[in-house]
Amino acid sequence: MTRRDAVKLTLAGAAAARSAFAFDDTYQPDASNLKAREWFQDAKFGLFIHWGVYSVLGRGEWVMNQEKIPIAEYEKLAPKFNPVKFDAAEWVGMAKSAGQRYITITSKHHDGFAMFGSKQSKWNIVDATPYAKDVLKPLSEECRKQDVKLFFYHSHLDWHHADYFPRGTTGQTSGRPDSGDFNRYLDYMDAQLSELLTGYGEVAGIWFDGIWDKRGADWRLRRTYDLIHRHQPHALVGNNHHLAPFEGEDFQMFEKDLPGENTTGFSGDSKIGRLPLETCETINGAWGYNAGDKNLKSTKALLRYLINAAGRNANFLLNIGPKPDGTVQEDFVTRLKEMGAWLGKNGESIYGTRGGPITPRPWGVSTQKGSTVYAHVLDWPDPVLPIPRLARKVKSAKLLGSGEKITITNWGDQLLLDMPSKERDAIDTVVVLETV
Ligand code: FHN
Repeated sequence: MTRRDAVKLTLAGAAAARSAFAFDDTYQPDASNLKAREWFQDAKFGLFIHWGVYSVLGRGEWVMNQEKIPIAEYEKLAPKFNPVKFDAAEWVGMAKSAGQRYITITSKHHDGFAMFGSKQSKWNIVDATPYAKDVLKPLSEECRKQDVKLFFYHSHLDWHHADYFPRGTTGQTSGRPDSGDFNRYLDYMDAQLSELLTGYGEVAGIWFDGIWDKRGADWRLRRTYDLIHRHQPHALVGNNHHLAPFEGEDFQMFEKDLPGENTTGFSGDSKIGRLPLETCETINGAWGYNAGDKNLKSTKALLRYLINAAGRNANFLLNIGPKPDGTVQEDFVTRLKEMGAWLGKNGESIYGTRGGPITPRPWGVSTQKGSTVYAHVLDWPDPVLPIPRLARKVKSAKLLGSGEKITITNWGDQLLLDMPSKERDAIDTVVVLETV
């Protein structure tokens, strides 16, 4: 079964399980949390990092399940994981120069391996690898130094822990006993989260994934969310359950789809709610390091994803899967640098904006900040572009960058924008509309 099939298969089950979560309406985010939500929406662009012992094999983060590797065999990867070239300052610097304002890194993925010095189990980077050092510590320190916020991705699903029982649709071939205490597993997970929320300074949020694995289970979500908010009230909780948000969550996420789209089949039940939005995507097809996947998206395609997300009021979390030695493949680094260069020139139309008054169109999207509206023209087949007349009067229009004035003509309930063809940009022609 492929990862995608596993997720799809369980979506219906997860929806059915919704009632089992026993949600009430008592979650009151405090002022720091509401402020963090604003910061998050202003930040717009983050770096997703999928890193773990699976990178040793270089066949993605699902390799244990896909290749039916039993725990005893899989554990042999840990002694081979020695990321001596890992440099936290370099990683954070790379994110910064890409224009990314936060990092979301796997503290634990589905293989259960903790990338930090957890005291809850020896299955962690300090106790099980020759590297013997916590990578999240220096990363958190560097993030603070370089003013980048840090989120932890934490998998609910666990293919390694004996108490993850009854098992879900995945992790059937890991060779665990056919018994276990699921509540004890959840206690273990909460204890690991407490370690992350007390030992790494300010944590911007927790990014959950994996409850789609077990239909109808009581995941004690609200209890876990409350624990997080007790430790760090501002921390933003998001859960990649592919459903509408639950009580206690602070942002809503989408995977490989813009909000409102469902090309993956994951997002059919993800009705867009009122929380801040985020969508994540890979540079090639893999989350964890996949040496054989050379199917790279272009910088232009990735920038357009960012622009399309911003126009739909959503952040973009762009993934890299570092190598087992701690370096990041050159193809990825180049793209990140190029994105940063574009944002250096056009960032005012992205950062601090919200989805604009012109809903997504075949030609592009809009963003807005105060009385300024940015029309992001991605495909402009005609010298004249009709846009809907805005609720506020447009007093001027110019190109972002060159500042060249754009002539606007009123035409019925539309405004016609006229622009010389030589000024069009291959990635995004940004027209700045000042309104009164
Ligand atoms: O199974 C995971 C996958 O490995 C990866 O972490 C992505 C990131 O959004 N989420 C899951 C599937 O929905």
